[in-house]
Amino acid sequence: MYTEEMKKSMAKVDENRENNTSYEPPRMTAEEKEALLAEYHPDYKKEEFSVLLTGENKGEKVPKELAALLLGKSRINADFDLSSPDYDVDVLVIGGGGAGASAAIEAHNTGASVMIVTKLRIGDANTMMAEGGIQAADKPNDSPAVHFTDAYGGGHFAAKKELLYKLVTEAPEAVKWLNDLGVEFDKREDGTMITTHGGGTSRKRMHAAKDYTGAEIMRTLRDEVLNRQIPVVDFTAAVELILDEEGKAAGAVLLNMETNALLTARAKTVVLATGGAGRLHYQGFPTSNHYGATADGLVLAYRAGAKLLYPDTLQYHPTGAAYPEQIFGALVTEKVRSLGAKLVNADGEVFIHPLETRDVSAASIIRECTKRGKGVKTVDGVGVWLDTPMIEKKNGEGTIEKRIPAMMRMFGEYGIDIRKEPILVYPTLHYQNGGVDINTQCETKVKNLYAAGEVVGGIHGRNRLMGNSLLDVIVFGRNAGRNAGKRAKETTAGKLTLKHIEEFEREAEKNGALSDIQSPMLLPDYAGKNK
Ligand code: MEZ
Repeated sequence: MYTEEMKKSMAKVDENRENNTSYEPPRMTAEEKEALLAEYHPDYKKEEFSVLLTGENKGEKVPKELAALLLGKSRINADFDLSSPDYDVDVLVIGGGGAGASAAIEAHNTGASVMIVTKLRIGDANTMMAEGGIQAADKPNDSPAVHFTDAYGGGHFAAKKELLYKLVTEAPEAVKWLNDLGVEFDKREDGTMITTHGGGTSRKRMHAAKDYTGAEIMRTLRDEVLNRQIPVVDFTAAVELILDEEGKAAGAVLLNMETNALLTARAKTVVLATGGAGRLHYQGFPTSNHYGATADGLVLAYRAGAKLLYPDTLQYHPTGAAYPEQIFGALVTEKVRSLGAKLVNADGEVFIHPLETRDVSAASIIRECTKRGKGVKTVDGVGVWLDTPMIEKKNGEGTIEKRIPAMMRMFGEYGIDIRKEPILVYPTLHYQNGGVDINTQCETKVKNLYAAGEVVGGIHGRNRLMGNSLLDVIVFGRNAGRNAGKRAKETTAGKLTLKHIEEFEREAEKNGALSDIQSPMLLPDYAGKNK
């Protein structure tokens, strides 16, 4: 199945493996990193962004694909009848991933009536797809302060400090909470957690459940939601937020994805936990994301008057599968590099330290495949080698099967034994660094609207470290749910209205900015039905 060119290149990787395994490439200096990013990272391609002409981020740039959705037309008319709600709850959680489930559990603990709505099924979310681990500084040689320093530097010193502080200081308790709920973390015989490095970490603080950590966390959270009998309305998307006459969030208009019926949910508080945007395939990149990652929450929140922070920064995971084409773009966990695999070019040369931060690693792969011409041509693309057999050379036979069985299986399905052969990788769209701006209480600019998880921006600055996303869905999901539950006791929803949609569209039209597509997108349009 490999072409002759691929085979020749693979032979060079095999030939150099002995030396490459022991070779430690130097870390890049800050200046080298900045220059590399400016030339090769997709976030720096000016022509791929548009300036928003309406809304709270007026004058700021966002990816073109996102701008079209933010300034798109609503799926409903502003005169939609809200007079007899189909659901009436204290806390409405929109989204059934890790943040939504954590929020629902904590809101439930406050005694509030809670309901989750999700456009697919509970657990169909990016949380499920996270593989390599969750960070928490809970070992004696580590501390939240060191965790903060790693993440702040890795995010280009742009994180909102108070959010990052909350993330790292509440991390040990978040991992303990998951462990107590039943997450099967990898442990030693004495019960202590096995932890590894990730890109940009100066201590081993990645806690994992092999290489399906997100799936294991989501399994546990979903069980907890179901055991508590928190109502979950599946296959039902939020298509607009509802405000009351004072501008407070007071529910959502929902679309039953199976019958197309529109429904109304009234709530005293709303938690937005709708996840990311990988399925927008910014700049034509493949994605590691779940099918539902279409930026819906950003659209809903923006139209309701929320502000976005850093919506122009995306994360391209350095190692998406580049071959075979059936798994093009699928995540090859960073844990593969944590365990010792290095990135190697077509000539068998290691070209970057394996644990540089993701933005830097991704840019270095793009440089290798473009300017340096040292990429490996696949059938319809290009990639570089990730030399997985190095893992067993370094850690002993059996390590791959034990620590990264999902990777072994994913490639094994296509006849590739990653214990013996390197694999081809190329950056894949993985994470939305930016999103809705929140404070430490998870409040957005819209009163009674809380947000948590990937829909939020600013926690990680302009680049996120591995394992800090599974962490943020738990830390901020729990806080959002707890605070929304408490607030629901002190607030009442006035008369429901959708006036904000009409006003937003009028303003966008006046500015010549209204795009002619309907949003939120809800599902990617691979069949081109909406074109
Ligand atoms: O935090 C992530 O994005 C993650 C754990 C991904 C991975 O490489 O496994």
